[in-house]
Amino acid sequence: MSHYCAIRLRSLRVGRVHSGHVPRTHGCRILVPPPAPRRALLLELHKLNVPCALGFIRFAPNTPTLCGKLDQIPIPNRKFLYTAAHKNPAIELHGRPTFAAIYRTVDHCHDVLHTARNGSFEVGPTIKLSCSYEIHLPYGNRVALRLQMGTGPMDAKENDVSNIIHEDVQALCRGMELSLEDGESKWRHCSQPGDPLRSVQIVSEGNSVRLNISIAAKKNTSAMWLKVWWMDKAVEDIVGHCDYGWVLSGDFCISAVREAKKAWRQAEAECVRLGGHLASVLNERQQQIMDQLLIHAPGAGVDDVYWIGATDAVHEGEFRWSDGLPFSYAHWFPGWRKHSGQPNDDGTSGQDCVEARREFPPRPPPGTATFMWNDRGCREHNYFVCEKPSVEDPYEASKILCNETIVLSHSHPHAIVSSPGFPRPYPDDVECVSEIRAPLAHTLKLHFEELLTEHEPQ
Ligand SMILES: [Ca+2]
Ligand SMILES: [Ca+2]
Repeated sequence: MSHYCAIRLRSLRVGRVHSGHVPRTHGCRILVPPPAPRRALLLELHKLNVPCALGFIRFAPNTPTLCGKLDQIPIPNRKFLYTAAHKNPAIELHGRPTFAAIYRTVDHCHDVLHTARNGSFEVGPTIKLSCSYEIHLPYGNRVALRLQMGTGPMDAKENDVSNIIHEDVQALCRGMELSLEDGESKWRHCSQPGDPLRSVQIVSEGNSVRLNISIAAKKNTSAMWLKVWWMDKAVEDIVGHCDYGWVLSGDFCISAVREAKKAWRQAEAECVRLGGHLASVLNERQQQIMDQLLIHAPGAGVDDVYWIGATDAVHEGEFRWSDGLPFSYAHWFPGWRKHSGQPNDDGTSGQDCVEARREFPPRPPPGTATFMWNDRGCREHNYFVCEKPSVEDPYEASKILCNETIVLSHSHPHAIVSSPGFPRPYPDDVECVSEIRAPLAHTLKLHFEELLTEHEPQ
């Protein structure tokens, strides 16, 4: 990619950069001064205007390109932290975006997000530092934390959280102040120089915790130190026997896939690769489980949009699930004043795939507490929700009711037949008969969407 200009940001504690600083060329690279060791440079965009067809701004390779107007950009994407780990840090400009940003140097541990299943980090030893960490695990997992802090020799017994961390907010802390936010609960602890080394274990209520650490000690000799270890602790009622990152919903485990946004068909292919399909939502309970999964997903934003498995691509207006289960429940967006309800494809606008979303502009955030459905063009790129059969629900032939009679008519000319428990394989030793009846003088056309035969012994 060629750039027509390169300018360098001044190395300041706090600075401002905007489009007026940039030559009127089609593209530009703004070189960011590399932060000092153990420091970082936080850049926050507070003005943007460029039609997406004409240009964009990007903070680093492999990060989202930002275009349109600022309020269309998710808040987390409006800022970027350049650390010493970034090679040749630079802001890329394409076209001629109108923008303004503020940058300032912060501690290297500013606003760190950890989403790994387990891990550890250390803060200090130092006499001055301000850090914040968020540990965010997939919904259905608590965060089991062990904190070790202080400077002196180790206390004999492991301390219980109740006598160490409390909500005493009056006292000024001359040492290391640790505050821990766990949903609605907030705890605070102050380690003073000379305190014994303490070890505290905490299991969170929700699937994320936030730790704010502020060190303000007086002398080098009283440098404060903290080490944190964490691991997941599954909530069995929510995850059942599903794999890590998946939660139980009906006969399936479901998971939010947020690694990359994909078109509906590619999303379905990815879910097939993971062992299932895009998720079907068969009743209100499953909708509620999906809402919880998505609202509490690590990195979730109010403007997140997910593909689910419904499509009417085969027959306009006749929605079906990619897993073949009956389409008997729906959670369409009901419409607001001057904003039409869904589905709103008139048969010509090509909205044949179903997405779930909390925001229906122009109503401003915070968005609804439930992900309502909207039909949309299948080539749009969204996150998606996959399902796969839950391992804890072994398929029992005795439970199967697979004989069915389907009567087609002029008002119901199409029907879907699937093997019992689809997408699982047929259970052993069952015989299923599906009888399909059509009105007189009509023929039946069978269209196989998926046909798998059992593996034959070699
Ligand atoms: Ca449609
Ligand atoms: Ca629509």
